[in-house]
Amino acid sequence: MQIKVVKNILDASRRIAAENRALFDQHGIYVINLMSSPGAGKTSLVENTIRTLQNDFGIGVIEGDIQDSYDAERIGRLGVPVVQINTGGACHLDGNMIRETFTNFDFAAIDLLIVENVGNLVCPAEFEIGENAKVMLLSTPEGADKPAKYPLMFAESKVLLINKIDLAPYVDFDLDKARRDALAINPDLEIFEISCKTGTGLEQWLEWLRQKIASVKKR
Ligand SMILES: Nc1nc2c(ncn2[C@@H]2O[C@H](COP(=O)(O)OP(=O)(O)OP(=O)(O)O)[C@@H](O)[C@H]2O)c(=O)[nH]1
Ligand SMILES: [Mg+2]
Ligand SMILES: [Zn+2]
Repeated sequence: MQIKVVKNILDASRRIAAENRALFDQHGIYVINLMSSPGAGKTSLVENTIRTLQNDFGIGVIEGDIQDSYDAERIGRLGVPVVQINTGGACHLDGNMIRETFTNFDFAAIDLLIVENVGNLVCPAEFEIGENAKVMLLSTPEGADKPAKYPLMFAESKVLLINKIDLAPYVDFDLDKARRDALAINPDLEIFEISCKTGTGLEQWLEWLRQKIASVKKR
């Protein structure tokens, strides 16, 4: 009996994610689900991405945090529509939370929706929210052993951004090991080395994103 209940919840969660996805497709919106440990640089990446792309595309942002609205305030200063979800303890976002933000957006004006997940290297990877791609950041101070120790995030993502590359020499980050282990888990992973502080590598990431937005964009 208990097993059946759990299965129903998972089915409902998948169904809602599929409904979200259908709505995004209908509006020609490319959706990324951005995941990382706390403090790896998600909001910094969102800020950089908005600054460069906001003249060319309509961008919306959903910020997921257990508590508070610091990140949404940072994004709001850039003048794009943003909604803060406070999960009230839950350590990941799910499709239902995403759906509840929809009344706040004018989907006709949005080409790219960025969802910043709760900082957590484990369970955000287990949940679909209706995204086109999961994108994850690994920052160099976290260590090059993270792909091997937290494989699901790397398995589920289309893109791995190795952030804080400016700090790599100071924290003895073994770039070759991180790349090798990540690709062993997911050979299709696109890997970009970036710094949200110096701007290194961001052009390649933004070019990848421009192409993806164009591939779904409404005419
Ligand atoms: N040196 C350096 N610092 C960075 C870089 N990217 C982000 N930071 C700093 O790292 C800290 C955390 O960055 P955030 O962008 O807030 O990280 P986050 O992943 O959004 O954090 P949570 O939302 O709390 O999980 C800030 O002090 C940033 O200035 C980088 O490439 N290099
Ligand atoms: Mg953040
Ligand atoms: Zn969780």
